[in-house]
Amino acid sequence: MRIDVVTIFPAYLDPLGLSLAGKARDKGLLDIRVHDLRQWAHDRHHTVDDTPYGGGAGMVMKPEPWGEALDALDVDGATVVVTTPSGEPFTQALARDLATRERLVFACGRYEGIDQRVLDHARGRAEVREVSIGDYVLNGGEVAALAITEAVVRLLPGFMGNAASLVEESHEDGLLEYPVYTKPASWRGLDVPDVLLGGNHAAIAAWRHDQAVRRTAERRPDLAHPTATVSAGGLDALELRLATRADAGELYTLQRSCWVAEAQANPGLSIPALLETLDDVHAGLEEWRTFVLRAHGRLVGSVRGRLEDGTWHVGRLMVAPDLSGRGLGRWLLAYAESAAPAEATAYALVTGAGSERNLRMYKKAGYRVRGELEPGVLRLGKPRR
Ligand code: JD8
Repeated sequence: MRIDVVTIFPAYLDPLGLSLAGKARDKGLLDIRVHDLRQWAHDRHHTVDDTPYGGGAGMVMKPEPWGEALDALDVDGATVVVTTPSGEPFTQALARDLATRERLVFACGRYEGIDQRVLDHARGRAEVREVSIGDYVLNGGEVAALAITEAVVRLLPGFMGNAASLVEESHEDGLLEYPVYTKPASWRGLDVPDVLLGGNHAAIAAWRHDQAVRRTAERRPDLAHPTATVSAGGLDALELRLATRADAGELYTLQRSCWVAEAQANPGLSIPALLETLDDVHAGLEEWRTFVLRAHGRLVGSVRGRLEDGTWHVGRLMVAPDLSGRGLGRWLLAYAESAAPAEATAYALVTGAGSERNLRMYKKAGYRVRGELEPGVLRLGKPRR
């Protein structure tokens, strides 16, 4: 792989000469070249910035030096990585993707950024990826180029002594690292967990996995509950994922709004969804596998399921009232059924006897009335095909 880095602070990239990239370079496995942008600014002061059109604070990087840099580096067909706080998030998946490229050209900006026309121009010649390493503001793109280069280079074949270790890493399998220990077994009164000293590899692997899952759930619920982007009810880019405690308030509010129609359809019926407290919703998240559906961040639907005696009970199926009638409920019901564990042999749910609309949807989905849970509340069920 060849990596070019264009910057007004070349020394910032000196660390690339150290450690991994340095060794790879020495082995000729990696060709890293750092270029000072000012060589393509031909006035006496090698000026690379100017005031922003439209006014505002700070300076903007001029297009001409960048244009000459792209020409000189012949970026046609390469992948130009522009590090910027407004870029796509840098992830292990993106690192794996960039590691497949022959050439990466990092454009490291400074000041308020690079004139947008440089990126628009580059897109006509090369793949351009605007990438951010995190939701905080740095003063320039060099640190990000360093981080991305390290994350990519270590994935290149033959770089890491022990490729197997790559597989086990954080973010590789969506889990954070488990805690690690080395000698001495006891230090300042703190002991290494016994399981690691016992030599039982299966137990060690189980303990490590459990630790990784716990850490991920505690520290990165967004990783523990990955989001799927789905289309349903004529709506695109919907985000579906397992609910976390952080969703409880919105769930409580949505269910309060969604069960008003059920109350109107079943006068006098005591409806748990309308009587539950926020604490009850939190408790429900512990007892049920609950999914939340969001449209551009807004909670628009939810459903949950749990296994009881081989039957997958579906509950709290809700769609924001302003979005009803689009088939989102049917979609969520089907999704909840698909989430049933292998040992589930049947599905069950309950609804108000007066909820004709719900009953029509459930019967269309194959459910049949199995009896009354209590006066005015019907039990429905169907076998799992
Ligand atoms: C490139 C100029 C500074 C940014 C005005 C401060 C990446 N995750 C990240 N945070 N910050 C950057 C980054 C910041 C940069 C440049 C990357 C070029 N700046 C600007 C906008 C606000 N100053 C980054 N990757």
